[in-house]
Amino acid sequence: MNRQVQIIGVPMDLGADRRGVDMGSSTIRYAGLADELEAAGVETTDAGDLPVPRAEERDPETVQPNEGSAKFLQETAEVCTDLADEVAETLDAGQFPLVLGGDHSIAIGTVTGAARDADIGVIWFDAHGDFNTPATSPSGNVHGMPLAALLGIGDFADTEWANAPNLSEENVAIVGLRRLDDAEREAIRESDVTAFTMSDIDERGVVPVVEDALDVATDGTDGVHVSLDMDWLDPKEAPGVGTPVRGGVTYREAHSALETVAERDETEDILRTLEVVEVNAILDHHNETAELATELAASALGKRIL
Ligand code: EXY
Ligand code: MN
Ligand code: MN
Ligand code: MN
Repeated sequence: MNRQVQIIGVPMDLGADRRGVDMGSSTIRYAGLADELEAAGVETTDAGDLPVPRAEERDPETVQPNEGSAKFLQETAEVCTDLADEVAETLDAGQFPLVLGGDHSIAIGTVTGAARDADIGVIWFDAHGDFNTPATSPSGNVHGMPLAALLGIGDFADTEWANAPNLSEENVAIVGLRRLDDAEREAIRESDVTAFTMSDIDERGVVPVVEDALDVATDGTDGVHVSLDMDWLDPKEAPGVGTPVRGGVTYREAHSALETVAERDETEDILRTLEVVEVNAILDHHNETAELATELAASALGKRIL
């Protein structure tokens, strides 16, 4: 596939408690993303990093009354609105947005931009559900809320910057779940989102599960957004993440999953946007999580051994 990829960095850490995830986009580039993609036959350009305010510039306790327990919600809205514009402009220019986080709150911007002029489906590779709202969040961290935000759940129903147009719960699949807060579990059960846990992957294998997730995300849509949270992998494979959970997918399962996406894309041209988030440079070992993020992006975009 002749795809022109535009890399967009978002050095965002306002949605997470752990500093270090703001360096994720730099470390993924440093790990050789552009060379890895060129070697896979994918042309790239780099839009650089979007501006993100520093956490130190504002006291996290000074939230607005209507922000519930979400920290930095106003700043997150501003960054995500910029990112949505950048993603939409990239698509309009005929390029493919590859967004590098940053924490997972940035998905609100990527997906609202991707959904501006198209009906989309979403595959969310993550240990977590990211289905909290300001009212249910135990931490106040927006990186635990982006999927609920995009679906307009709870307090997010009236937020134009977050509630994605042209995205239905029926077209969202979470893959690799293994850690949920009680309220998130309830909200996911009540929703029409399809959730595949690690037990599903254990029982059925990762490829059939990802095939099912692709069926969900492509059903009646114009394209698919893939959101890859690096804590989806087992912490042994991806130690550089802020919220590790044991029992994640292996190195080979992760590659198989993204190769399955690429195979479907090769025949049906389904992939619209891709993002890789939650790489934490301070917690990483010799940049290995960033290197893995680079490899997995290449697998998703069609890298072949033979
Ligand atoms: N569910 C927890 C919370 O809302 O605080 C933890 C969320 C971690 C989210 C990570 C990035 O996927
Ligand atoms: Mn996440
Ligand atoms: Mn996660
Ligand atoms: Mn909506």
